[in-house]
Amino acid sequence: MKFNTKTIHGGQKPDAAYGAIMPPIYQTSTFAQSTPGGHKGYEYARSANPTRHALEESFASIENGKFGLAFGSGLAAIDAVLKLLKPGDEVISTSDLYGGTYRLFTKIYEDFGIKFLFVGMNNAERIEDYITKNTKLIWVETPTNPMMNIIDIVATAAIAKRHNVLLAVDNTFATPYLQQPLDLGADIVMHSATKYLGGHSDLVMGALVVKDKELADRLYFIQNASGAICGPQDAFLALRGIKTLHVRMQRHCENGRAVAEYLNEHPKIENVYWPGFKSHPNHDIAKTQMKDFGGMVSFTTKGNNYEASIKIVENLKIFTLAESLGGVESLAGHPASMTHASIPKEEREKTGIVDSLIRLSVGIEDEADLIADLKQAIG
Ligand code: P1T
Repeated sequence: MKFNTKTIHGGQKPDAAYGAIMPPIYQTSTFAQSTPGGHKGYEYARSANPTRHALEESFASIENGKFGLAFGSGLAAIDAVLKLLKPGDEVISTSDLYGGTYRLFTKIYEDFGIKFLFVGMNNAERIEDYITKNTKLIWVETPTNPMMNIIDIVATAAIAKRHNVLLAVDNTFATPYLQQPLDLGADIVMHSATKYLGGHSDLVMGALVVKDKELADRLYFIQNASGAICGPQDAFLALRGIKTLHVRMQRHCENGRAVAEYLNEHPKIENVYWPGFKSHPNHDIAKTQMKDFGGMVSFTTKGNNYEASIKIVENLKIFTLAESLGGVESLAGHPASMTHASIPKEEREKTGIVDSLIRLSVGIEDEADLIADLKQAIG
């Protein structure tokens, strides 16, 4: 089955009871048993729920994995991966990543004795310099949030394999429409399904997908034991969202390109971060591992002018100033004060998250309206 077909049919079959084409929302906490252990595959909804199961099969299918797991948020999914580790273990992570992930690593798991190294991964070969006998996990976001750095998944996977270390890729920005990390050698693919997979800014959810049965069993054990599952209503909404992922992503990419090119020519704009530019440091890798360049674009104003940037986000009318990304509607964010405020200023600025940085999640509205909105807002 090819990707566009998988978004609609992958892992899905009509409901056994009445043939409903969409999985019913099984809004129940428990399932009747005829005798202890005598049930139809479901006993308690934390452990498994048919609506969530249908979604987990869809996640596995679109990421070319074998096993999918759905969580109550992206961070809950990351939390489950970190629970594979033990005190004394080390994690090598990208230095530029979602602020909430950084906060989970440094404010929760460091206290449990896990060590995190934040490393610029533009040259993947450098990752090897940081591997020790305690390294158990490499955590990669590509494209990174919000600087749009691209990390070579194939090269990173080769290093991980050589040292028997797990490689997890946060595929939230790219989605499996653009990039399928498991096919490139990653062990775990993670999503904030809140974003493009859901696609309509109406749910908060996380996903993990793996190929290996033993790893899936360990993650399933953690999911059930820790309990950070999503509810059946949200599972239904995510399933509905995924059915149009390919058409939405195609338009996100077209509009993202138009916005990036417009900003790049604008005299009041300094830097534009988008992997589709030939001048992007890892444009060639992006071209190899991604089908297109996505709908996320970040930029700074001339002279790193904080006040000018704040005016722009206040002036925007079609782009809404809000956290999050990946919905059909265009959003603008100010990472330094919003999504990445939990990263100390010195750390943030080392990776380029300066005070004038604006991040756009370019939606699927008419391109001309989006450009006109930016034009009036920038002035
Ligand atoms: O918000 P949640 O569903 O828990 O997902 C966390 C997360 C993980 N990984 C990436 C790359 C993310 O972007 C996020 C959430 N990000 C935002 C809310 C944001 O506006 O960047």
